[in-house]
Amino acid sequence: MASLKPENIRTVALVGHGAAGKTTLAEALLAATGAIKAKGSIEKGSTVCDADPLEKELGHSLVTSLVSFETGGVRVHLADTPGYPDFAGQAISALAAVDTALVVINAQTGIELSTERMMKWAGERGLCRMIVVNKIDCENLDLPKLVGEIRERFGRECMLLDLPAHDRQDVVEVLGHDSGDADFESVAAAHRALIDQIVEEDEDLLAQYLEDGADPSPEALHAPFEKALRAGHLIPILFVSAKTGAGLPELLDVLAKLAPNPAEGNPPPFWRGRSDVDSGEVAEAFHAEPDAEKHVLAHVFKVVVDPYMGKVGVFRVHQGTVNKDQQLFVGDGRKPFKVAHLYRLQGAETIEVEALVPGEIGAVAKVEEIAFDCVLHDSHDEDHIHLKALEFPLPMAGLAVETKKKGDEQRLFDILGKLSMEDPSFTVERHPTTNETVIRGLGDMHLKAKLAKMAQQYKLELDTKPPRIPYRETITGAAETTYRHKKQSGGAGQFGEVALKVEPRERGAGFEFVDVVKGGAIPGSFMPAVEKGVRQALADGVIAGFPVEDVRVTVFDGKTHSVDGKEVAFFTAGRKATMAAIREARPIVLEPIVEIEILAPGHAMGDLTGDLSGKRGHVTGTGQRGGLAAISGQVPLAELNDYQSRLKSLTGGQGSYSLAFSHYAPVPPAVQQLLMGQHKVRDDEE
Ligand SMILES: Nc1nc2c(ncn2[C@@H]2O[C@H](COP(=O)(O)OP(=O)(O)O)[C@@H](O)[C@H]2O)c(=O)[nH]1
Ligand SMILES: [Mg+2]
Repeated sequence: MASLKPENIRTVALVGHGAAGKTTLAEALLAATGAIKAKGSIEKGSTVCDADPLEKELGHSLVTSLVSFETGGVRVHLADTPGYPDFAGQAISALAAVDTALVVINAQTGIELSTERMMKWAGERGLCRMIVVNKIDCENLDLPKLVGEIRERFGRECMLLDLPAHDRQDVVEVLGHDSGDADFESVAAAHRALIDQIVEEDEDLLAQYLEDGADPSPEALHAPFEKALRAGHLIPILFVSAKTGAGLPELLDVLAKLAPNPAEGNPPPFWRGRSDVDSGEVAEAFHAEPDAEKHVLAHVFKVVVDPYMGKVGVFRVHQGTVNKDQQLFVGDGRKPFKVAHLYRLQGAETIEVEALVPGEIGAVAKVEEIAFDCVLHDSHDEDHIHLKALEFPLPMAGLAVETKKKGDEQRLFDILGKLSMEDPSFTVERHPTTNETVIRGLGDMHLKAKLAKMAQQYKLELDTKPPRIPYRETITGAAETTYRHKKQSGGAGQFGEVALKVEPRERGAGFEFVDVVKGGAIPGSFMPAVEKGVRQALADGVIAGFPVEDVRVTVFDGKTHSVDGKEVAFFTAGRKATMAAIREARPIVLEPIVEIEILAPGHAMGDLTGDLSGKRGHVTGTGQRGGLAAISGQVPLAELNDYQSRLKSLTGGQGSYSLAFSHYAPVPPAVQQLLMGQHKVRDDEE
């Protein structure tokens, strides 16, 4: 295509549940438009979009792939996203890069969890949505029933844009046709309903339509059609078979003629500046303009660390034109980088290009400053600009990891750093007290995919176990003790005596150290050593090895020795006195309680609430959420280590859950006994 203008660009994300056929559909579209010579398949592991060895092995997508093709005079940039909820982070970030979400529904299984979620998230982001019912070649389908369900869940705005015909061998488009054969419903009725809905967007057009009753011309319908899409007043339903090719020409036609160009979609919301309570500064909202002549604004929605290309930033141009050899700034960075190579992506393949106009998706490589969600721009006037934040589910599924080989620890941290850079819903935590490295993701499958990637790409083998629960200790009473540390070995001795009191503080109030020693019973110069000893005892834990929190320690007396009084002696006395006092002050162990929210098909409700109660949890509410049963409750985090697999078996893989921290609560006495038993009491070796 010679001169590409923004109005000739379409950006589309294929979203929806796993196995709906998104990757196969992308492949079919590439083949139908001549972008690839022959159609690959999931079964042979030969598709453009599932290019990763692990994707081929598992037979489903793990990351978002970007491809593009040309049809009807436009270039379509397509993002093929993974459908399983575990990889939702990838699909959510792709929504930031496109004007249209094509929500693909598997005709065999109907509306699924990710269908619901993606419809919701794409709607919240203001994307134009279209529903594509795939696999219409399959037998024993009830398509009229599915259409009914789609409307029931997502509203009457979901309207037929085509209908299966000739026993599902092709489809008949109903915007331009008011008669013809269809396998179900009537073309005339579908046509009428669609026109009625569109003309409502334009008063003049509506008046004229009511007056003369004639269909407006396709040209007259274009603007109101786009308006209806933008406002969510129209969510077209299309039928395809990625396998047989039925409905593909019609889908391509819709992409070229009806899907919004960058100026017709809802422009992406940006913020300039940051809101700051202290300075009273308020961030200013504005919209990027898809104007090729303006300053560059491009948003990095995907980062890949490639073994050959280094760090690759994949971005969508929202404003201005990105040119090869141009200087660009990354976020608030002062130093620009030169765009030495500019790429378009075709799955794993990169194609060098000279320029990318608004709406286009491309990539730059080997720019260290680039990070997920950053904005690339060409002028310091555009510093402090951010795309309105994407909301990602909080990763709570965790695994403690350890390298199988000693000495690989540093490599582990480097690799985990790279992986978390690529994936906004994958995080790494270091727990110095337990000496554990914990990786967190959205679910079992997500974490397993990361482990497999580390093994395959980086040849790093890990041992895993459930992460330790971050228990705490506290006290429920007050106690006083005096501890004398005295050591006489040969020449120099050690002497220090500390008398202190421990008291409980309100939950969440933290630790307080008070020194009321009078008359130099403990010389001031030794007091920091005493405090250090106290803090050490609290950090190490006393009865079960977990940090003691929310206590006040008051040192009120002590004794020193003119020769043997030493820092180390007071440190030890402070530590031992604290341990002894805590043991006397009715200590307890606290555990984290989390809010859980479960979405699952209604029939699993009873099993799920029963399961929660059996795990020391309780249900706080139940309801309906977009056709699914929603259960909220509170449950100890310790009971959720294997929740992903329990949920999977109770719901047949149709459930999802999210966790959020709520509060700390005392563990039952039996659990406390168990934890105390597991804790190896540190010997009084000193
Ligand atoms: N019969 C039939 N099978 C399909 C069709 N589209 C995809 N499939 C199969 O459905 C499975 C899942 O497809 P895939 O493209 O990986 O789905 P994705 O998870 O949405 O990307 C694969 O076995 C495909 O061969 C279709 O239109 N008809
Ligand atoms: Mg896929």
